[in-house]
Amino acid sequence: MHLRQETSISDPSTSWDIFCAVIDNYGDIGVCWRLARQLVAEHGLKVRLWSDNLSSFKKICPEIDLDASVQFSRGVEIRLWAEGNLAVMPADIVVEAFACELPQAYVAAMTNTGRKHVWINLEYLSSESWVASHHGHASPHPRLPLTKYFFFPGFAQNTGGLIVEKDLAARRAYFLANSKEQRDFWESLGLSSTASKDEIRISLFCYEKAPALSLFSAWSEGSYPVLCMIPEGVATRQVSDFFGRPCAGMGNLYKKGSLTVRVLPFLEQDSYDKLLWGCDFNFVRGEDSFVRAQLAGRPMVWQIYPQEGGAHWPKLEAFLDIYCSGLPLSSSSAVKVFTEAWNSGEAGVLNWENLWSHRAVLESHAIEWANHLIKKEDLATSLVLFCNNKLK
Ligand code: TRH
Repeated sequence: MHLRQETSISDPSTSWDIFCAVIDNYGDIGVCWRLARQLVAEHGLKVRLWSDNLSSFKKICPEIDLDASVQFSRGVEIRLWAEGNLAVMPADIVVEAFACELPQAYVAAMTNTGRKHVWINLEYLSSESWVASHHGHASPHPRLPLTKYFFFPGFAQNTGGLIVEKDLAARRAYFLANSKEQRDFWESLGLSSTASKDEIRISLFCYEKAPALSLFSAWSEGSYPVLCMIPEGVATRQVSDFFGRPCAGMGNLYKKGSLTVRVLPFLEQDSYDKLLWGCDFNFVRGEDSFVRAQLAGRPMVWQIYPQEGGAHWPKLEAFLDIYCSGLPLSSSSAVKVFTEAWNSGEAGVLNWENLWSHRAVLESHAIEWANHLIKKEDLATSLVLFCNNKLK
């Protein structure tokens, strides 16, 4: 197991505000919540997380109280970002996640504290090569004496890195080495603790247009049992169409041929990690589950968040190039062809059996890739170092 060096780079008296506007789905709050927790747990910082949508937040953190405008969880002060709640002293470090635009009054207040503030725009993750040259760029405010810095997560050395908790590798190794932990986890989902002979377990988290029907066909006709676990509300149309009855929500079980589909509740973030660790293969999407699946060290396929005019394709290709560079040509081509078909919706090209014939290679590659990512400086650490330098 790789143990990462402890750092003592933080001044615990430094305060942080993280602003998160939920556009849709769970990735925005998923990333912000993970970062906020890590800043508290590993850097001992005082963090307020502002969310404009507590319902989305509650999906990944069930203890959220929908009626509380101020609450604490895991040492993070969680505030409802709403008109009337913003009369506060701005923090030393202010993170606006994904260009969510800080409230005007809050920005004005930053100029009146008599203190220095560091204003960060935390961008979306991309593997594209231009990211390194934009990371850390300053954008002076057109009127006020404030500067905003662009902080880019990324895979390359001179980017902001990825969110990776220091104890992640140890927690994953403990889970995988401990059959009781695994048994308890599967049983908590109402599933048998051990896979049946030859069974493969797959988690499926995808967007509406994913050609899941063709996967279901391949799995149901396959020569080995497949248990596919899908979070409630995901791929409901495809499940209903394939099994010929409505997808009625969590707990439901569907069977056809070799395929069993189980609808799971949305899991709390740490339990979702366990699902990714415990499955033989993971389908993930967006930004945060995409990173967690890589860190899980399991073979995976990514569905990128689709953007207007196909702007997501270069991002997808840039990732495939770095992820596949260590694979033999035939395995690399299998991953690329499958991922492209999964993202374009071209069911005819989606060849599960071809992809799965590379299982052994994909499994060892996934472990190497996870270990490679875990060794790098993580996003929270590089963000703290960056902000400390600007605060000086
Ligand atoms: O929900 P997403 O599609 O979020 C997307 C992306 O972030 C995208 O880049 C952004 O533009 C868009 O939102 C607005 O997928 P993502 O990023 O994987 O986020 C899902 C979060 O939910 C992540 O933190 C993992 C978490 N999760 C759980 O905690 N439990 C679960 O059971 C599942 C399925 C997910």
